[in-house]
Amino acid sequence: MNVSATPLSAPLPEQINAHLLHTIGVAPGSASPSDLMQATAQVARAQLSKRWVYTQAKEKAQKARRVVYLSMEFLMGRTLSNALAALNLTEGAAAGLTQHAQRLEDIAGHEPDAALGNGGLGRLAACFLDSMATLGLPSFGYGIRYEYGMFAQDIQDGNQVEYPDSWLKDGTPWEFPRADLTYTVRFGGSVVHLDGQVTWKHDGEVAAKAYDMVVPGHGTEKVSTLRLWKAVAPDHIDLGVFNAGDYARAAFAKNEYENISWVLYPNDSTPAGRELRLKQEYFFVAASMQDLICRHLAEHPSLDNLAEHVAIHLNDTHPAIGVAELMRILCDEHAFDWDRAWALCGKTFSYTNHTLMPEALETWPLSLIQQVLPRHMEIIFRINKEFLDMAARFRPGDHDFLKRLSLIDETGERRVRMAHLSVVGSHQVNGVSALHSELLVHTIFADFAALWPKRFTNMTNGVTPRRWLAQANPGLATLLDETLGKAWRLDLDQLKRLESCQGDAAFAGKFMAIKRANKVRLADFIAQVTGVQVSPDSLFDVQVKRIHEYKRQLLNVLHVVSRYQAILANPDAPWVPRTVIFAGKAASSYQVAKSIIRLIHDVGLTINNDPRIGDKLKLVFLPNYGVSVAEVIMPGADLSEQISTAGTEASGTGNMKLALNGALTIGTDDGANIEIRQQVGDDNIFIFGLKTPEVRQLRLEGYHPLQHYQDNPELKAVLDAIGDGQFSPDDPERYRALVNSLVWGGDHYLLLADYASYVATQAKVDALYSQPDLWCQRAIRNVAGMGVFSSDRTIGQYARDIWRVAPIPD
Ligand code: 26Q
Repeated sequence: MNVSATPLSAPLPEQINAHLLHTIGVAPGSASPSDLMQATAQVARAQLSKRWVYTQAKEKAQKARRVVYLSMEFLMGRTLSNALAALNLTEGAAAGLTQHAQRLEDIAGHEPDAALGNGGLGRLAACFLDSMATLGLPSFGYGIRYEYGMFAQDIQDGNQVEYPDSWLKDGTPWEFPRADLTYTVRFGGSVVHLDGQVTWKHDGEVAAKAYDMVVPGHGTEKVSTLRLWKAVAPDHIDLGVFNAGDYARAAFAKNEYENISWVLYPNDSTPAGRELRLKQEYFFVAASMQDLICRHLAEHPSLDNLAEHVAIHLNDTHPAIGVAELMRILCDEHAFDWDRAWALCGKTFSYTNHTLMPEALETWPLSLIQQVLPRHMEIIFRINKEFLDMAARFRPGDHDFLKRLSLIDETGERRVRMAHLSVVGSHQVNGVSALHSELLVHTIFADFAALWPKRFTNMTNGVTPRRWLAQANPGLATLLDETLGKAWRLDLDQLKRLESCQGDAAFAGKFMAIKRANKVRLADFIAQVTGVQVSPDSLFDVQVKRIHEYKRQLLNVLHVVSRYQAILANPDAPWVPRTVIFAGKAASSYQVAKSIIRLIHDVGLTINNDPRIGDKLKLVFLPNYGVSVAEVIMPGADLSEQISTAGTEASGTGNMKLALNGALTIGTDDGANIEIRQQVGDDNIFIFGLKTPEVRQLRLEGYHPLQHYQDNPELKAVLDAIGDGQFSPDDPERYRALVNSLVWGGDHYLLLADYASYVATQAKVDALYSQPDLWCQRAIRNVAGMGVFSSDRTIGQYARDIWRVAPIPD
């Protein structure tokens, strides 16, 4: 028997065994868990392949209008369980693996995460692909096939240590290399203008090779494609040197090219203004544009109707150079005149902004763009000139207005503002929550909104219920199936019907038992990776996200220390036992964030080993936060910490995943927390702290953190304990600077201003948790309100209002 003789309809156990024998090359009887993972993946892969061919044929036959989603990041996580579920193969695969005395979930655990992203933005892209496939939208995601994804985080003596993420070291069963799809991407050199003809005399080039990942839809045969580009030295590279026998130099030159897709930049907000990053951005954009144009010209005679057949979306400004690239292709290669090309461009692109923080906005030195992409620099100048001429007619004589709008920042070293290029080049620009979108048009894009009020809109983020509920929380999923039927997977608004279950004691009992089981699983995981024993009967208080000052993990720590001191001062009070759980990575060069990680460990060591405290308080940090770790944490959380300074977190999506799994939120009036509050009701969420206008007002008036330190003895005791080295006796000065930056250094994110309100609200959390029935009702109410946070809703809105794409009929 060989694989091809094993039909896709053969029983799963038989298919798995056939792949063990013929694809993996082991005797079924002696297969390791990793072999079994590979073989099971191969079974799914064969089906995915079939679906991909079917979907492409359909889309081609119908000349469908398509979405192209350009993103530097796709945080996909593991694929096996999701693929099996989408293909309806879960039960069969589980049965197949039973024959090898293995459980599917253990086998699935042998797959490494595809961590081709930093955090929220990258995971959003992955949820969006899931929804695009599920809604049957003709869609392509384009990105980079990084050899190394987000670094793996280890903790040594409380410090973050980074290791390379070699996710491809054993190969991946999920990619389809497309050897025939290779494009050349050029860099550098100069531009020659002769008789109206423009020639880019480049001085370097690299080949982009396509690798596809097939993204299955749920409840449909349709799939979406994630096409990732790998940089490869062009065939003719340095042959001269090679022929002269200098093999080492030829190899070096080869590396120079191939390093473009080598590694993901691990910064999630402060842009790393490196030449290699700019090359990465242009590399994947240029390859993707060539590919989409090639596909367009295979179906249509010219590019005249490109805008009718493709909607190109920019996931943040990272692919913004695409605007200039499309202009270059149209004008220089397809003889479009400028105005016609510009009109087409504007109809084709749309752009999502993910941050308001000025330091996180991407800009590039003119000199660097000039050097790496000389033709694009000219095009950007021309775009800017035409744009500013128009703006000057709109507000004659207002030079400040023009300066603020310009694509070029002229203060200091001249830089290109990629957000401005994105806004000018797109027909729609959206924020990612109602508040964020509102702030966009009143802050960083206010001048653009004056020009083009209708260009700006909101698309509140969402998450896929398949991964974040059905897969991550099988216990709750089963209860929902029994209570609501199975339709919630594709229609999350069904969760609303849970409202009528709130008073149902039998339902509540099952709901609580499921949460308890998930907490036991999480407690086991905590013990396994940290060695700390925590009680599943304690309140699991969870803050999991990238470590950032604006997200205020430090405020959470201040609360933990204040609680520690209060327990010591009053050991016999009826304390509600709590386990505070942190996880998240710090950008490798972000010293303050690393110091916060260390502080969490130091405080944890002290508290967890203080015999006077016991189960009343525990503090743990789970290393290497990523998609798979999140899948264990989300279902086991009671309390979700979403405590960013109001006006700083664009949306958040962890907030949605946690509430969907029955956690209550303690949070500020920020990002999507506001919309979560609207969905669950004020009584079912703990909102505290200054609101966005109050933050602005306070900063305007002059904020004096020292005042809070002096006026609040409890806060003073907390800051003194940390600053004086109570948690770092081996190095008492370790946290002096961190504490001083709050008390004396301006406390930019207003931790001290929100401290009292935060601690008071935490007391309300305790009070509610000590009434388990009430808590449970509110947790159920949270799940019931999460329907709108399905990424299916989000993608439905993008498709209708921005992309104007529709599913093709089966
Ligand atoms: C830019 C230039 C150079 C190097 C790196 C970067 C870079 C990389 C990643 C800049 C930003 C990011 C990621 C940003 C991000 O994840 N933002 C989050 O997006 C989520 C999805 O919309 C929101 O929910 C979060 O609020 C937002 O912080």
